[in-house]
Amino acid sequence: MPADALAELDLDAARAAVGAAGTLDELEDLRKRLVGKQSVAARVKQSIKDLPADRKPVVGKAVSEYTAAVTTLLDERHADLVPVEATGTALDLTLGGHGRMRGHLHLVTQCRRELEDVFVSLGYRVEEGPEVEDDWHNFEALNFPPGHPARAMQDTLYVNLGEPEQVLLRTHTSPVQVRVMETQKPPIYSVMPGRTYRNETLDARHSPVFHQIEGLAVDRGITFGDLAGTLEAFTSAYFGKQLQSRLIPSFFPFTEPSAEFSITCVFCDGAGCRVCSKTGWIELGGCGMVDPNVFRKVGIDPEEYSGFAFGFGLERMPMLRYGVEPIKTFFDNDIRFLTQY
Ligand code: 2NL
Repeated sequence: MPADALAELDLDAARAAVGAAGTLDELEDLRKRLVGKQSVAARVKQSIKDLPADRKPVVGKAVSEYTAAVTTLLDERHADLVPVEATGTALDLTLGGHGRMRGHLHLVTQCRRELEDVFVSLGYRVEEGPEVEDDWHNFEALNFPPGHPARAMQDTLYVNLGEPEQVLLRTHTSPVQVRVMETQKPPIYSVMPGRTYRNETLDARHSPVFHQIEGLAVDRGITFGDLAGTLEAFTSAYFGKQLQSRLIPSFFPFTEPSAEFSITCVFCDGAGCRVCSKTGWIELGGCGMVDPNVFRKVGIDPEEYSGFAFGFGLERMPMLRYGVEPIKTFFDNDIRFLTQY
């Protein structure tokens, strides 16, 4: 066998021939010619036993590689030709076709789930409650006095059911905390995310439907320091970097003392920029120590237990993380916005 016998195994020529085969019959003829018993490949293989010892492995390897490659080409062409023979025409897949976009969770839902994961990792439970509430759970148990402005029609959406102004769409997620305290014994470590409603017209900065997440910790010896540490822990986990919290005295009927809480600006790390109005701080929500009056209303002894609570608007978190503005954007359902997240 001459040394250049390998030159007869021309893979490029085989590829061209396979590509040119237009029917399954032509292809089977070609299979015989290229890799069948009478083929060049078979002849080269036959000759190996007569070769000098040092040529045997080289030629053996070349033939088996060639045979494998040609067989793959033949099999692929076979798969192409089967539908052509079945239908009489090749399927033209280059035109038309309507791709279907894959759906995904709304940005607010993604944020809610991420925050739930953060709190679960801190040992909290996730609790839910009804969106249609009664006056007692939404206001009375939370220490709102009878004439409080939040109870007025211009702020609260009342449901036309039962006694006037007794059934309403919850204005915050706090009634879920009331229900948890009514039915569970301390220690309680829970977060309550969900939809809330206010009597407001949709505009750039207001929405009649929005989302809140509130947290509640009730145990022996809970302090204001635990509150500050918890706020820092979950905001740092959500924004992915170490943040500081700042608490400024404020007032809520259900906490005493009460505070507004801010975090170091996530854009400038506290240096001062346009987003934080050069203050270095971004206000997130309110918090405080649960008022003893609230504990008494739900049957928890304020002499034995103390607790902290906090609440903030859920939309605010992705607004800060992604620079989404205004809040209306979340509820327009513009597909160009939704598909970005
Ligand atoms: C805010 C302020 C807050 C709470 C929510 C709470 C609930 C119970 C008792 C005591 Cl049952 N407090 N929740 C406390 C302080 C502030 O939310 O600005 N939310 C958007």
